[in-house]
Amino acid sequence: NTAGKPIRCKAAIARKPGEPLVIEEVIVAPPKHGEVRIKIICTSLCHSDVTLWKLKDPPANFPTILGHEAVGVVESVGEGVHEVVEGDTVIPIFLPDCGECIDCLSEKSNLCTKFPFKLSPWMEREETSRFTDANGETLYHFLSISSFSEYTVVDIVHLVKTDPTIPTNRACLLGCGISTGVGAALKTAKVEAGTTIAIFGLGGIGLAVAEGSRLCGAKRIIGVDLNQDKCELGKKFGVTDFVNPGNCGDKTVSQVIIEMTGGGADYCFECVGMKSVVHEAYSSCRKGWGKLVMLGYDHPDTMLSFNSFELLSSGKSITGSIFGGLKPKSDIRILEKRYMDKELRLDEFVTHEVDFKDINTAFDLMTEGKSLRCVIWM
Ligand code: CXF
Ligand code: ZN
Repeated sequence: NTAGKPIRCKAAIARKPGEPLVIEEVIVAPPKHGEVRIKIICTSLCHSDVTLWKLKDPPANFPTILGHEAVGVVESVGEGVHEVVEGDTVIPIFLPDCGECIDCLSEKSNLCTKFPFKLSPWMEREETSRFTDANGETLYHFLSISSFSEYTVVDIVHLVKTDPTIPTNRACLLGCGISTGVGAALKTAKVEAGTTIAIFGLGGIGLAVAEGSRLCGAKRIIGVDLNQDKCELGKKFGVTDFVNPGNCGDKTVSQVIIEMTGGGADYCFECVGMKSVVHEAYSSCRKGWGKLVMLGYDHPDTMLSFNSFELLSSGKSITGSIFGGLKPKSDIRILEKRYMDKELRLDEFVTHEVDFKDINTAFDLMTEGKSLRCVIWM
């Protein structure tokens, strides 16, 4: 029995920005009040892992243990934890859900007030780490999860119990990107049947938006990507039309979309995290009611600017969507059920699977645009 004792295990450490991860022995301290130590079964790579791994300045912190899409099994619980017990299968979620604050109790919000979402390199309740390396050096946490380790410690507000019968290499996808894309269509935009959607960036999130829009009965789903291979790939996810910004001649993407749709799309989703793409997506929205949903994670210093009169007189709206507007503790199980009922597709997103020792391959595949989701087996 390991409860109450430090655990020595292997973790993939990101020592310096952009440098390959190194698998080393780490010591994982026991969980404190409100915390849970879990054994990771498998984890998948999300683009935010790559973005923050490449970043030289805060919010990135090194050395750190990245990873935040995973499935694990509870090894032990800290004081005050009653929601899960040893042996439970769980999905960690980067977005806190305390279940008792005004936001967590509201159907309208997924932004916990008691534990506001922040890009912190520490545990949720105190600025400390549960990880040290073999030399006793402190390692930073990442997005409150750090799943690229055989064991990790996660606050209970970041854990969701999962149906143990769902294959773990599918359930892990629900931890971030795929849920975010599907949720953005279902909950943030509330896409209606018969509408036209434009998705900017057909990576895992963008294609998950397509999947969510398909579930909502969208009639036309326009995919926009510079990578021509995404045209064929998009079709498998219900993308009906494809626009490659490199093939638009002297027209902008928004001009092309406005022509194709006779005025613009009902819903536009930005899934890249680039200022210029945000503006094109905004311009592609139908005047009067078009809605832009922002999902891409840009450099934290980026500012956007919109002409005041243009925005005022457009009738359009712009909204951000974190975790697709989903409430972790209640909405994950709804997606799980829809997967088990063969409505929501997850299998198609898993393009690659690798052993933990080959974790850097997952980074290469993602950087080269070759993978949607690469599952990493511990
Ligand atoms: C993202 C959400 C936006 C901020 C960075 C982290 N979450 C997960 O990928
Ligand atoms: Zn993510």
